[in-house]
Amino acid sequence: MTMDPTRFNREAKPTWCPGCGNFGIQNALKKALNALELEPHQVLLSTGIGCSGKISHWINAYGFHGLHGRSLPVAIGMKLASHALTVIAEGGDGDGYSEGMGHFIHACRRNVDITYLVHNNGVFGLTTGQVSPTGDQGFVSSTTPHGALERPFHPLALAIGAGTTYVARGFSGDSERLAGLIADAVRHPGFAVVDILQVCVSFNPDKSYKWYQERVFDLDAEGHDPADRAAALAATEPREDGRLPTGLFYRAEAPTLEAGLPQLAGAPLVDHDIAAVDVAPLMEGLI
Ligand SMILES: Cc1ncc(C[n+]2csc(CCOP(=O)(O)OP(=O)(O)O)c2C)c(N)n1
Repeated sequence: MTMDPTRFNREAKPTWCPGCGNFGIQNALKKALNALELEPHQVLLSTGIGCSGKISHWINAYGFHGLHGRSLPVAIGMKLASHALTVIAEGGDGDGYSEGMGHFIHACRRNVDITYLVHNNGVFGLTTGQVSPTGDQGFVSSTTPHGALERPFHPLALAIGAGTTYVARGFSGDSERLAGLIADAVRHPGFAVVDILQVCVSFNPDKSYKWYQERVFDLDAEGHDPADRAAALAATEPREDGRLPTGLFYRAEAPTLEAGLPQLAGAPLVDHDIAAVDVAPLMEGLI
């Protein structure tokens, strides 16, 4: 059966700035969902607040655009309630690595079978340009007029350290390669993080498409072994020549959280018949 490759399109047009890296990420996500032969009703997006989080408005699938920094706990709840669905959490670096940081670390160690896509542009875009936790030291923004004093952290080093079983990085300017990484991440049975180097033409314009194109390369080209955890952590270290590795950093096998929940062994929770469940004894025990 040939599937219609436009089935994830919506009529509404994105309001992102012309040239925004989110367009490349949106294309990559649609390509990945198409390659996975999923139908819109099988996909659920949980997105955070920010320009990036609006992606759930413009992809034809189930979507929930919730509170700032909370895309992950919502996505985990969705997956546990209806684990037959493909659940993807998505948002910006401000949403996930600033406001949502606590949720991020716990999602890394929990290993629920969801995918997390972070549109990492080093800046809070929607609120018109405040430095984020991945913004460079010295970055001049509306909150750091004399240059950011704090050093950025590397989200992928943190993800590997906290127990994530699939860790990759893509680039918004290479949607073909990014689509491959996203599809691979969705196929991975466990928590999969894809940090995406995203161009923000309006509030981080120095890091243009050209700037990234001169620096990004694929770890594959260096013969990197994603099963080697120490090598994966080493690959997250900043390079003296300023080059930026992309591709698959780390992949490991580990039981998902769902596998340890006997309640999910049969039908998804949403399909359980609860009409005959008597909660009275439980309520009495609590009073
Ligand atoms: C609880 C809360 N705090 C702050 C805000 C204001 N706010 C909206 S979006 C945003 C940051 C968005 O940055 P990022 O996640 O990097 O997304 P981008 O817009 O760059 O895609 C902030 C701080 C909010 N909406 N809610």
